[in-house]
Amino acid sequence: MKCTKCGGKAVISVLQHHLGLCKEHYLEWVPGQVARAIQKYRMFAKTDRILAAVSGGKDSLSLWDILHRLGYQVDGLYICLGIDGGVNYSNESQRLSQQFAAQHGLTLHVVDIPQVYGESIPQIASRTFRGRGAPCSVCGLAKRHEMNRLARDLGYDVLVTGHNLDDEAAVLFSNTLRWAGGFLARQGPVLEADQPGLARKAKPLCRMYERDMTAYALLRGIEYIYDECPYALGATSIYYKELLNKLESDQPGAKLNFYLSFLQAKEGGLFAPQADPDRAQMHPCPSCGQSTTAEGLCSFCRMMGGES
Ligand code: Q46
Ligand code: ZN
Ligand code: ZN
Repeated sequence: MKCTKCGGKAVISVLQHHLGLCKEHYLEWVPGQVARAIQKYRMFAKTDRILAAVSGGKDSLSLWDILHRLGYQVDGLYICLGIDGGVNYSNESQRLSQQFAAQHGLTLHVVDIPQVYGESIPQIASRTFRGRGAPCSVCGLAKRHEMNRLARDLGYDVLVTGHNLDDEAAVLFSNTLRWAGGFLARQGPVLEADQPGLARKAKPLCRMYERDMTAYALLRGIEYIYDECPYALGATSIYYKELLNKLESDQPGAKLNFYLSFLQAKEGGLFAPQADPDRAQMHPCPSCGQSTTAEGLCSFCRMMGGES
């Protein structure tokens, strides 16, 4: 196969766009696609200060790399969860994030949950009702809280995460199976900071297939953590991703269509913000100031106060 741009030897075929690309043009094409998404969804401008949440994985490190290459002012945020697993997952992912920052002369903020709060995520999970089973709901809550806290306290204009199309399509599939109106109303490439204490959030990779991001990281020589978090095994989102991959292999482009048609339907008025009654009742948490729908303290502050 030949590169569609230069006629040289293609190293990758981008099925959903009917493209074959050589290494050089592939490494130009990916940032080009991301730049188009940033513009289309008005995510941020060159004058904005951006905080990228990085986990040491291929998506978040590639996102940081791409935004830096596109000329944005972007610092990183690594949240140490204190998760062990076979390779000491947290240590290794932190090491790779720090290595990436050092190699590119970029600033990385590190929040160490066990140091700041005295407990790791698995420890918090084991003493709370919320964490029974896998600690993922405790982990998700803590990560969201800390990302908002850091973005707000350090004065960033927008927080970006490395969620790719496969992640977004799996969440959309899950929300659609339950017709979860509030979640569908909030899902999208940008979440505005429309409540006190909450940072503006954007997902610049939301239209990029996971396999395309893996290829980008490998071709760019980005060293990332291959192992999944040990708690990811058996997660429902992985099952949904497998179902969508099956659909994609029969109908290339189906995943992208699913997500983009949803965004179009939303723009056309389906899943209007009124579909999210929870949001109307939000108020600032008296302890941390972040907006919450819970009565009194937010779920994170309640969890850290020992209530279940
Ligand atoms: S890091 Fe945390 Fe994930 Fe591990 S404990 Fe679950 S949520 S699986 S993205
Ligand atoms: Zn080429
Ligand atoms: Zn709080």
